[in-house]
Amino acid sequence: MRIIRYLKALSSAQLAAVTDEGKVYELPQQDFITLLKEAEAAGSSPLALVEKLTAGAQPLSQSLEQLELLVPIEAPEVWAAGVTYERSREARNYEATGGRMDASTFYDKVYDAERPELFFKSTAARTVGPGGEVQLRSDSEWQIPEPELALVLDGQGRIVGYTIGNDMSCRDIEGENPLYLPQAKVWKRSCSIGPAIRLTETVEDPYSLQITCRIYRDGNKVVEGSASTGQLKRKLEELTSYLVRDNEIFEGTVLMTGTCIVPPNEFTLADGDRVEIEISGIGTLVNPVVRAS
Ligand code: DO4
Ligand code: MG
Repeated sequence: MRIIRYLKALSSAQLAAVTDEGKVYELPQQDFITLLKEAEAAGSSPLALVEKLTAGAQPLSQSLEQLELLVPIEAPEVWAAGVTYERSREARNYEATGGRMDASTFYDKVYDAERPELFFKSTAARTVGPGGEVQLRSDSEWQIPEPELALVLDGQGRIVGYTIGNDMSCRDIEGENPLYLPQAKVWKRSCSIGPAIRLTETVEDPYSLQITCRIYRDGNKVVEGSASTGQLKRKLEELTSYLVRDNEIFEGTVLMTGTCIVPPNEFTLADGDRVEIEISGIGTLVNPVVRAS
């Protein structure tokens, strides 16, 4: 079962559930956060509540593909984990050493450390949804999308759903100095999530999800890469346990779990590119890329 938001007549956002058969059912709640709160108040899981609400209801006549999807959740905060895959460690070392790769770095240290790297990535206002434009920084010459499995959390930091995240990143800014990380990661429209939230109980094994990233330029596919969440160095609950530690977590917080796909080192995103990130069972997040205006 997946949860989406789409644009309905009169520019209003409509919450809906999508079954595995692709049937779409409108939900009465205003948004996913309200759904979480109502499930919590009723002492049920979000899935049990959705099943109760859709039992005997009529599905929409439109298919999922015919709907204009919106960001599935206006996440109050988006956090991200870093260097959780060997591929990310390798890419970060390349940036930090100017390609020399001859010395051990703090990226090696964090990959093996007990405490994971977690950083603040975005707010609802900086985050776009399916079809939304992600933006390039004007002061970076080396920018990439980071395709990541993203966790949707309730107010206690429990994983209530999975979505797709794009952690847009500037490799040159981070490579110049790790203290520049917030600038390499956070700017206007530097984060995308969607197209749907797959409810946790409907995912049999979150460590066997296939992630694929494709980048198109002038209609041609210029980058394609795939990986599995089975390559994740850490457990998902390990990441959430550090996020909630002595912290206040808001209902609907999103935690991205790190990238396992990095385009070739000579690649940088350009105005007009299109990024597609697909995760099995969740869907495909598509975003056009635009230069900062
Ligand atoms: O250490 C910097 C961030 C790395 C990151 O965002 C990732 O591994 O996905
Ligand atoms: Mg990342």
